[in-house]
Amino acid sequence: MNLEKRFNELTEKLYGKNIGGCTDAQLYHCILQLTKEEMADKPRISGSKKVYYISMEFLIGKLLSNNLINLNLYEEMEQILKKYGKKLSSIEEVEPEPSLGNGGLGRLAACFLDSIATLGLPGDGIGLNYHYGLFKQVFRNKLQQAEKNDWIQKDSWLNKTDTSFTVSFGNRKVVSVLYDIDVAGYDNGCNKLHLFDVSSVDESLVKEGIDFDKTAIEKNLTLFLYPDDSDEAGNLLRIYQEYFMVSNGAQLIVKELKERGCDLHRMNEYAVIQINDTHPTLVIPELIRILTWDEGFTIEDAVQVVSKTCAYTNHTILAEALETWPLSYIERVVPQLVPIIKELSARVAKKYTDPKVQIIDQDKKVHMAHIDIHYGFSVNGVAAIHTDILKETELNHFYKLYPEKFNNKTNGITFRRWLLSCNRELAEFLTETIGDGYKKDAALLERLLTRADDTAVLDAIDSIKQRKKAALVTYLREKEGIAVDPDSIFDIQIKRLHEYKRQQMNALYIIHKYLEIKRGKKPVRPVTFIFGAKAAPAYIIAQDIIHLLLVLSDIVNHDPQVSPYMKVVMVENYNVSYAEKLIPACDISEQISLASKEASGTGNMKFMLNGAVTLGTSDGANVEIHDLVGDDNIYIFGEDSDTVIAHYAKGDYVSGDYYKKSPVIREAVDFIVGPQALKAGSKENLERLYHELLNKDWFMTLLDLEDYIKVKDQAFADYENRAAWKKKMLVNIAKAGFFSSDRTIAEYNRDIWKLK
Ligand code: 26Q
Repeated sequence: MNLEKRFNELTEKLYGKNIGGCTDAQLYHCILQLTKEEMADKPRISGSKKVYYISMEFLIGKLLSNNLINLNLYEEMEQILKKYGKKLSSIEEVEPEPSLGNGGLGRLAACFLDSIATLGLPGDGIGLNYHYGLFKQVFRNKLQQAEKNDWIQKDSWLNKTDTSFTVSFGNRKVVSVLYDIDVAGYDNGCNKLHLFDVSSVDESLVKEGIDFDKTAIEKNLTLFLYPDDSDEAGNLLRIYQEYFMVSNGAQLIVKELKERGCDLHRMNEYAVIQINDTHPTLVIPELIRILTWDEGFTIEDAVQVVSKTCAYTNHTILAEALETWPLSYIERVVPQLVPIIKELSARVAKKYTDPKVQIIDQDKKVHMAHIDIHYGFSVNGVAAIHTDILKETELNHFYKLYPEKFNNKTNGITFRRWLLSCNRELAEFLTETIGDGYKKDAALLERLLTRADDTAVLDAIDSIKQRKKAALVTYLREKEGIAVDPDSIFDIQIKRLHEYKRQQMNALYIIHKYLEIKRGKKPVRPVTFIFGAKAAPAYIIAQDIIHLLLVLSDIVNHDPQVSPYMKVVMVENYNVSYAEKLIPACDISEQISLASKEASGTGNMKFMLNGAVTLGTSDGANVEIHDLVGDDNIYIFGEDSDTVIAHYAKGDYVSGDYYKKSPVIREAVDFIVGPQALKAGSKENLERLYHELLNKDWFMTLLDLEDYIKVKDQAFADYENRAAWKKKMLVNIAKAGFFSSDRTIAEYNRDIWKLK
């Protein structure tokens, strides 16, 4: 039956009205149902070997547009709605965003599921169904407050299944329920995202903000996307969550293998488990436990086959982010795994004496990454420079033991969401100009290069950018109550708040510019500095940086001498949906992490694809962007990773020296505790940040500040050479094909999964 007819029948049945008579919310629920039916009718992707992507986070974002695009129904739906005077874009606003991830790692998992299905590979995600996603951020008194963020409504993308497992925490047993979300490939069949939950979760546990009683496990296992690790109760709950996920995951995998009649002794021929950072590491001992306890394996056989089935991806080189758990915690949560972990550790100790590669260290702490590396067959980093640093520095001891396990898989993003959906205007223009082959084969975007000197093409790209900027201006006026000049340069930094990402360096630049304008040095063109960032609730300095940004926004935007030339916007509750509005409107993409610290970054790829020019350090995937676009189409500044690593090794970076040496740095840093800032903000927060920068500055903000100012000023100046800038935009779009997650997944499959 045709879609319009089905749609009208559904609106009549549910609301007694035709499409035209329904509200956007009613239409959303009908389209949700119709789309789910379409997905249920798609063939399930199958094959003799399947990948399980296991992750504590799947930052899927809203799904309506994406699913319609992948089902090739978007245009038809848009037309139907138009006939009745309705707009798909406003209906999309009704959808709650599932924020089931913190940032890059979670969003990557979501992009990967899209690409796995699009390439027609059999592969499911395994994760948790958090009732509240990453906290909702609100600003009060120029400080971040965290509020609960629910997303599950009566009708949602979740399909309840009758799959259920028992998970034992020592003597306590918890019974799971499994919800599935269909993952439709672009013009292909479906895979699934399996999200485990417990029916006993009690949402009423949440009182003020995001605080809750962390001791009643059955009631809160899947209540929240895991909270920060600042207190012991929080830590314990996180191990509970991790074990709950992996035990369910392992049971599901074994069940599916048995249903397919596979010989578990040859499990690795039928399944591969990709472990997304160390968070799901316990899947290794859990599988070994199941095979030995329930399936009659010898420990030797179980260890062998599990080691051939599991592969590990590392997403960080920050030492503090590498998970180590006191063995006593694991003993309290899952005592049944302790003998297995001890056995795995003993086998390592017998073979290797180096204390750096042990699983249980002298302080009785369990190093999760070490389990993955010894008992997995593949270890990959997420960008070329990141993998090199792992091999040469952070994991060098392991690289020497197992050089054959190490490989690089540079991250990617799904072009369905980050181009076709968020920037339809650009996607349509590309189709007119180079054909629609790029939708399936992103490398074909390079065809655009043949038009690099065609002014009609360059002007069209620029006018799309202008339209997206105008749309963002409208949105910011409504959402943030801020008037922004659409002709200003849009300079955007959106990512989690972390000192290594150096939002504080961007803030110091803004102070510098502000003071210059006050002294009469007016910029040729106004600039709008836009930020979006959530800080972990327990991360004090990150809260202080948010405070500084809000203080600057107040000072700058309300200063009549300055505000015609610059504006500072800190958007509230930055999330995937906000990113989809900001990225297409960006001129300059800020990727300014301290070299060696950002494993890859994926926002950098999204911006490039949408015609923004990167201002960045030689870090993460910026290095590969630089190699692809060449010196003329990117702005690189700051010390390189070798220099930074050498500073850490020698311990010779002293931020105070940079402060003393440079009057420019001094006046910017001093402004943080100057009378204007103290009048607009809180003394406690600002002074703490000031002292941090002056006396500690672990992520070397002041090291790169002067070069940052110089190169950023150059980028703003170059923007005035409009013809040259448009060409930079074009080259960035044309070279973005490499960063399609379809390419990344094809490489995972070629080198690691080998699915048939
Ligand atoms: C660990 C222990 C306790 C509590 C929380 C955590 C935790 C949670 C989330 C540790 C790390 C994360 C997320 C990490 C992350 O998003 N990493 C990013 O991964 C991206 C995808 O590979 C990269 O592009 C980014 O460079 C990297 O920072």
